[in-house]
Amino acid sequence: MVEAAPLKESKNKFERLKAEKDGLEVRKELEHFAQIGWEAMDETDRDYRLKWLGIFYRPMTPGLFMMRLRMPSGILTSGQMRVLAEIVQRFCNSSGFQDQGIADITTRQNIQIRSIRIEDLPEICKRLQEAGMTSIQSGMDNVRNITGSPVAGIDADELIDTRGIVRKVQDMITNNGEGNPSFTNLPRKFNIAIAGCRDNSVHAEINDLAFIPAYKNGVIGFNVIVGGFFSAKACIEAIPLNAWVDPRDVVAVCEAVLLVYRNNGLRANRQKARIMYLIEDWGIEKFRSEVEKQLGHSLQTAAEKDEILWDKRDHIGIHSQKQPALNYIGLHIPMGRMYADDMFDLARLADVYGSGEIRLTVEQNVIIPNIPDSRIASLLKEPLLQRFKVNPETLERSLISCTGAEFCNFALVETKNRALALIKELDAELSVPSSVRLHWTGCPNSCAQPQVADIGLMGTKVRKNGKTLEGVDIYLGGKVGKDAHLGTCAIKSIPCEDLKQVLRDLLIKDFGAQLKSEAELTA
Ligand code: SRM
Ligand code: SF4
Repeated sequence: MVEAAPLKESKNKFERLKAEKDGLEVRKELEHFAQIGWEAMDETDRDYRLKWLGIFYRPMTPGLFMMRLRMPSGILTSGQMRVLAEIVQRFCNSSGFQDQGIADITTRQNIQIRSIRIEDLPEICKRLQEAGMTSIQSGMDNVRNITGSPVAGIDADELIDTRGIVRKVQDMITNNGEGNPSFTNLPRKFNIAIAGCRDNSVHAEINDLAFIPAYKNGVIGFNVIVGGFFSAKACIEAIPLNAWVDPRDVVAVCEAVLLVYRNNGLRANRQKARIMYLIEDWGIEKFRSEVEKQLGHSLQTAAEKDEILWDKRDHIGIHSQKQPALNYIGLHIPMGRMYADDMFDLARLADVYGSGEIRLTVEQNVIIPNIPDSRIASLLKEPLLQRFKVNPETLERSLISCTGAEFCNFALVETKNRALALIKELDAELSVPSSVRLHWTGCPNSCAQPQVADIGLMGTKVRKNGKTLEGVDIYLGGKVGKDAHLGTCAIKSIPCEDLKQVLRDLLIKDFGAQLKSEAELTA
């Protein structure tokens, strides 16, 4: 294990709380917290340090916590899904706050479960550990879930199977899930993505550190990009490090970049603490040479071109795998939201029709791999597929949403329920020739990445007839896959009550949609 960085003096409240006590320390106190209850807890432990264990105090539902897991590449087993379902069923609906426990698939191929009481945390953590799952270091100034291709190892056209690499990077960062003080005091959050397919299914360009498949001297490895991030203040695409990395060196490069960031990242102003600000401060050449110093050897220069050659796929529907006579099926999970019964059912489907494996996508959907040709027809008759569809309506298919005002206190608008209701209405009225990626995010933090969408909607407050209402700013022009780039804000301050008309016009004008009545006439 690498020694933690010396703590520098800083007036920043977050730096102070980290200097006073490492976030991981609260692990030893869980039983104590469970005994005294959330109201008696030290507020800094409760509101901040618990996030080092992936446990989030929710001011919207005081006393009911959210837990963010880690799912490297979004992969879990049916057994793990069942354990999560049991936890959601038993512990996440005991409050009377909502009818059923909730688990949400996140925009980083991950799962968050909700409405947990502090009294139940020790038992929940025990069950997760026994099932080989962890939520450690998934919030605050830690490395978030590491994303990888959701079809790694099964995609006929993949360049490199990244599952093992992603897992090893997570194990290095979390000390195999035990917690790793070397990386618990980064200047800010940190995102890593490792792409192995031809379509950049991980949105590499919006990560602090990303690996993109590229050949050098006939060997497949990765070109490295650094510094991508979104925040309320700025949204910046990652830039090339001018480095090509052999797959065997990815873990070491991640470690070196993290140490350079940990030891040198700007900390005084939290708005300027992401790694891109250090890169801007130093210049990319100095940053690269510091990474080399940390690594103890020089980096190879980047390969001339990378292998991201396709538009991004959404993986929904039935697809042949590289293994003969096997298929993966992508199920659309509206808003990524699952209840305990859904989770039990998904686990059953994975066992009965597949190999007991389940995967999650950054579009908040589920993939069940390894289904023999002969089993597809019966799987398609399963009742769950009436809700989690293989052929959803065009607009609903590509709809993504962050948590929003239901549970997130940063939110300026309600997102998931509103987005789904509105898009269902538009799907009923419009015939849209091809998919339109719609991302709804409740505030400028951009957790649902509106800047990578065809149409991105960012919550805001607007004034209309002397009243303050929930509204959105509209982002257009985001491109994903080959030649990915960020969209920008094109239309400002649309009250949510006027949004349907605005979206309808936009879809007709820019995306070839037709009113269904007219489409039928011209058919
Ligand atoms: Fe996020 C904070 C939810 C992906 C940028 N994000 C939050 C918090 C923790 C705020 C809070 O305490 O309430 C939200 C928790 C709400 C809740 O109860 O669920 C939250 N972020 C999410 C999730 C769940 C959205 C979703 O519905 O899928 C995603 C969890 C991913 C995961 O599994 O780890 C999520 N957040 C993102 C992404 C997208 C990505 O990583 O591709 C971004 C933009 C990319 C980036 O970080 O550069 C993102 N979240 C933020 C930020 C702005 C960061 C900054 O540098 O300023 C915040 C605010 C902060 O950290 O201070 C934030
Ligand atoms: Fe909360 Fe804003 Fe992130 Fe949505 S975008 S989850 S509202 S912080």
